[in-house]
Amino acid sequence: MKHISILGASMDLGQQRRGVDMGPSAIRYAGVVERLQNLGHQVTDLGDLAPPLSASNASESESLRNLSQVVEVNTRLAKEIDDIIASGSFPLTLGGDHSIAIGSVAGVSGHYKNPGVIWYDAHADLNTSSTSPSGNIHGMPLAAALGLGEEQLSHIGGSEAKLRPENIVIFGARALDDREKQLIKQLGIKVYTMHEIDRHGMSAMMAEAIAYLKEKTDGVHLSLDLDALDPQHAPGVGTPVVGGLSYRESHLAMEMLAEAEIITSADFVEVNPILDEKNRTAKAAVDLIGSLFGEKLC
Ligand code: NNH
Ligand code: MN
Ligand code: MN
Ligand code: MN
Repeated sequence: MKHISILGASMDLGQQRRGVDMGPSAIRYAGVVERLQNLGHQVTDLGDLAPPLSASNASESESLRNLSQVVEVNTRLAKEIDDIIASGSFPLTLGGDHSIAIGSVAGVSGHYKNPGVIWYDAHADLNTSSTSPSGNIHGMPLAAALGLGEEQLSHIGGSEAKLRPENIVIFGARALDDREKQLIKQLGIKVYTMHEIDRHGMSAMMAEAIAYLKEKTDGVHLSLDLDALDPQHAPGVGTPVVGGLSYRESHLAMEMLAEAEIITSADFVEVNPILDEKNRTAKAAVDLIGSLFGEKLC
């Protein structure tokens, strides 16, 4: 039994399709609290962080869209996550676009000597303002956690880097920008692209990722972007990419993580109910959360 604190981060300013700020509501509506309680966990729903005021006006920077709002929300989120862990509870953050992982990773990192992360995503989110093709900050959170790019982002929760490159595993990647590929090579970040997963299977690749992180880290944050799943299984995301992980593969991944008992915090992000079909993506998120917290089929 765990004590789990759910926190909604209703942010949609890290990218340009409105509606992903309603992700936390959609995931609650799909029954996340009840699901976890039925597994025997003690759950506190802390509600949503107060959202940012509004999108920037025309003077905003096109290489860092809505920077001030993203910084402001993530600064508050980092503090909340820090407090949740200090109270002995497991922080489960519901997004919101993936820019909120800047705050959640920052809030987690001070609690471990060697924090690690599984970045379950079609993308690597390793851009900075100088490499980003879009200026969308949801494509930058992993770079910020490494201490790269704009300091207003990378210094949230402290000026030190929040993650070491060798403690990062990217899982499900299939849409990497050229500069992200370069950075991955340069820093030696471990990446399981769809190629490796197709070739060797989820079971073998996740087992390898778990063993890798187990040896290096003393706490692992799971940052799960629903666009890691194939759009057939998770249509309600802002940047769908075909050729993704299936619903079953993702379940197996979560079940293996539950069994390995390595995950110490998590976020589930990028659920956009406006783009969804009958809340399927939020339901998939809740199903995966169930598996991550120990649900068994029999
Ligand atoms: N790499 C692109 C960018 O930086 C797309 C990022 N989109 C995401 N990331 N959904 O997970 O703009
Ligand atoms: Mn992402
Ligand atoms: Mn993504
Ligand atoms: Mn710095």
